[in-house]
Amino acid sequence: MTKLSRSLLTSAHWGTYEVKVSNGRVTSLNAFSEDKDSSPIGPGIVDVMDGPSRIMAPMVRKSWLENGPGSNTSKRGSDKFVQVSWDEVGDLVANEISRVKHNFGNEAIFAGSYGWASAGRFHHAQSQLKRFLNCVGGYTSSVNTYSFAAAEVVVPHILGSFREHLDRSTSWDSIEKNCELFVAFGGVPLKNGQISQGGTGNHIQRSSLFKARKAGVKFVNVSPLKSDIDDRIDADWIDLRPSTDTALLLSLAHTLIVEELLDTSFLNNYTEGFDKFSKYLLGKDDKIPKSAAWAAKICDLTENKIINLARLMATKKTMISVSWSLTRQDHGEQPFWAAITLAAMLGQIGRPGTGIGFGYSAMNHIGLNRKEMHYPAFPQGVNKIKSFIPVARITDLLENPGAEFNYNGQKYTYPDTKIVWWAGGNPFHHHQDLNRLIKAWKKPDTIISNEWCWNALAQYSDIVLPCTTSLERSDLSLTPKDPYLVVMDKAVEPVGESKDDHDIFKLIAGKLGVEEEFTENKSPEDWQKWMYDISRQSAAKEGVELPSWNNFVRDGWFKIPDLENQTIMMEDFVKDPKKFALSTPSGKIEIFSETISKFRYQDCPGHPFWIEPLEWLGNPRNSSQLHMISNQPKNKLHSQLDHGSVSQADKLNGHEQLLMNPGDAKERKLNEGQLVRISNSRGSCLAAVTISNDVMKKVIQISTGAWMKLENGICINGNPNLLTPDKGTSSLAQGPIAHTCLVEVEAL
Ligand SMILES: Nc1nc2c(c(=O)[nH]1)N[C@H]1C(S)=C(S)[C@@H](COP(=O)(O)OP(=O)(O)OC[C@H]3O[C@@H](n4cnc5c(=O)[nH]c(N)nc54)[C@H](O)[C@@H]3O)O[C@H]1N2
Ligand SMILES: Nc1nc2c(c(=O)[nH]1)N[C@H]1C(S)=C(S)[C@@H](COP(=O)(O)OP(=O)(O)OC[C@H]3O[C@@H](n4cnc5c(=O)[nH]c(N)nc54)[C@H](O)[C@@H]3O)O[C@H]1N2
Ligand SMILES: [Mo]
Repeated sequence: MTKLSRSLLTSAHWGTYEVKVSNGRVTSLNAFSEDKDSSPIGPGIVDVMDGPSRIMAPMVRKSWLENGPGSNTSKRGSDKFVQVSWDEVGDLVANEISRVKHNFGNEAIFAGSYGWASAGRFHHAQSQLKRFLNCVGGYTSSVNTYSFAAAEVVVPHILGSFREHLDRSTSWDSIEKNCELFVAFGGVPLKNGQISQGGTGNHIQRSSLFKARKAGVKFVNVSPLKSDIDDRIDADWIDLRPSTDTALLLSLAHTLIVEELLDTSFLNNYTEGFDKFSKYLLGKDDKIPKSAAWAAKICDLTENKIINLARLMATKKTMISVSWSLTRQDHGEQPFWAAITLAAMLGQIGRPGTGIGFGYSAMNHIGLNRKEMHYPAFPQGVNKIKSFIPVARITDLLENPGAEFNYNGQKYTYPDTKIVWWAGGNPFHHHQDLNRLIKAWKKPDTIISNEWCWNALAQYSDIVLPCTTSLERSDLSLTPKDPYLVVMDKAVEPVGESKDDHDIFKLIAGKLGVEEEFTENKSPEDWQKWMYDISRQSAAKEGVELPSWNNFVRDGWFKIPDLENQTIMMEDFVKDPKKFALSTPSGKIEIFSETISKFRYQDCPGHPFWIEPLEWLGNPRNSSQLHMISNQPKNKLHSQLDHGSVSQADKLNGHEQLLMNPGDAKERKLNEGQLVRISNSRGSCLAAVTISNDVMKKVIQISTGAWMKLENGICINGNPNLLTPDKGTSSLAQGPIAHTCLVEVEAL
């Protein structure tokens, strides 16, 4: 390792840290000097890097090793593992790929491999896996994300693009200076702002929120959870029933029409199809006006509260923020469509500090006023295989080879899967209805995972390839979402026999005769320098001079200068709607989409529409059912580091916390800290009760992220995905709907 005159640095999705090492072991991760609000999540890795849950060597499930692919697949998760050498495991994997390729074709290899893996531009697990598989003929992939699949598919029909607008979210400084009323569906959860995909240098969500409040911005928190906005912001709380935001948004729009509070000139100049939508709102065809009185019943709010909010929005400079969680519910396309429409009716889109925002504080980069930079990724090559699934249809894929599915106006077919390969994601964390997944998981012949810790994914695999963590390899953190470029130092040697994902694929590529194609004879450092070089050239075009590679490594980080102007989403379009027409068929905001209407989907018609969710408090099977919100955990990222000290310290009596309203606890005679079973027809898990007025009546909250551990079919660690439903948002996006879920809670 090179001698450095500075501290060792590392970058994670939860921030940048200085690393202390003693006797070849990492002893602490400390706040990066530039980070004014460092996340406590980072140090959680220290004790588990080389702890008992670390995977120390390549492992193969005993039945698979003894009897070959497809053997005793129902023993996945309980079979013994046998340690093998890297050479041996390389042969096993290479032979299995050759067999499946030859007999079934590359379509039979599913490597969507969804997941967050680790920060670091080169050692990005999925990119490494996909590049490798593209060298041997390709794989079945997945499209969109668990984060906001519904928005990724529907918003391009409405605004021409989703990602472009998201990346140009109106900046917090613009909100601070210009906004009067900030209506936050799903709140502004600072717990989530700790994260930024690919790394972050300085956390700004907390200070930005407080600065806006100090400048006089009034906040309204529309959410089942009061704690979705910090108490000190003194927000008004609108505690609507979960999964009913669309009804509330429609009724706000209806109130604007009947009270003549619309900005008709904005609607005329910038939108398409308002007339069709207003017919629906006024109930011209179905005789149901989508009025405040109508929504009050659905959302369990008072009519007055809705009318007052609509009036306030129409008289103030208003920002509407819709959190990404609204897309992860049944018909999750609708809340975003309805919110964009409402913002258009208020006529404040494209103006400073107002309009529409997608999830402030969902991550640290939302509203961070940064210069747009363009950095290269590690090239994945070209996938010759065209078959894919919408990301959350993994169980359907395994269950129903040959079946047809709808997606965004087309019909496709699920291929027959023989190999599943996951590197850098954890389906036993992220997927819904895990009991159904576990059953479908028995069907493929071979399951391979690259992992560093013995979580459920590793335990449910046939072949476990132990990889390094980012502290055991050099890399660079380089993401257009953050102004900091950070050197990720190799702090310690790889633990046990673990290898970098790149080296794992290089080994197998060698066995399959494609090593040169995979590496292009470049070392990891060559690749990193190459990516940095291209970044330097592209930064120069933006007028930013990045330091030389040597100086970058010497200093450890570099910050792209802040933008001087505020960022305002869709500013250009509003200034000149002809020159900067949106990439929609009409060039305008499509309140009605002819394209979607022509798909003829019952579950996603041509304009924002209220459709009853699969399960909700408006129609429970019995009166004791509660709505379960399984939102993002504050003390970790998804399932990562759940076994570490930071996450473990947040458990109550060793169990995951379940937040419950005092009234619901009393009805069930439950006390603080009591162990309970959460259950429904799909599954059950254990948790410990925390009684709190932060959660509305009839709703419980349990974070995602606990490692799945089953005893007699119950997850004793408290993974809520044993209970959540596995169904697509609609035929349009087929996104996940984890937040739509009814359960029962009882003392154990
Ligand atoms: N109920 C419910 N479920 C949800 C959600 C919800 O709100 N509620 N949210 C959903 C959302 S938004 C998301 S994004 C998903 C997240 O789901 P995932 O991204 O799948 O979750 P992670 O726990 O981040 O999984 C990353 C995995 O990569 C591994 N890993 C880390 N570094 C490396 C590396 O260098 N190499 C390799 N090979 N592996 C590595 C980690 O050990 C971990 O197992 O969950 C979804 N699931
Ligand atoms: N600490 C931490 N931060 C994270 C993550 C993490 O795992 N840990 N994950 C990151 C990822 S991958 C993503 S995609 C983002 C996700 O960001 P979000 O989607 O915003 O995350 P959630 O925490 O699921 O939801 C935010 C809030 O929405 C509220 N909510 C749930 N259902 C409803 C509803 O029906 N209506 C309304 N109005 N509100 C509702 C919940 O109370 C919840 O606290 O977070 C990112 N940030
Ligand atoms: Mo996500």
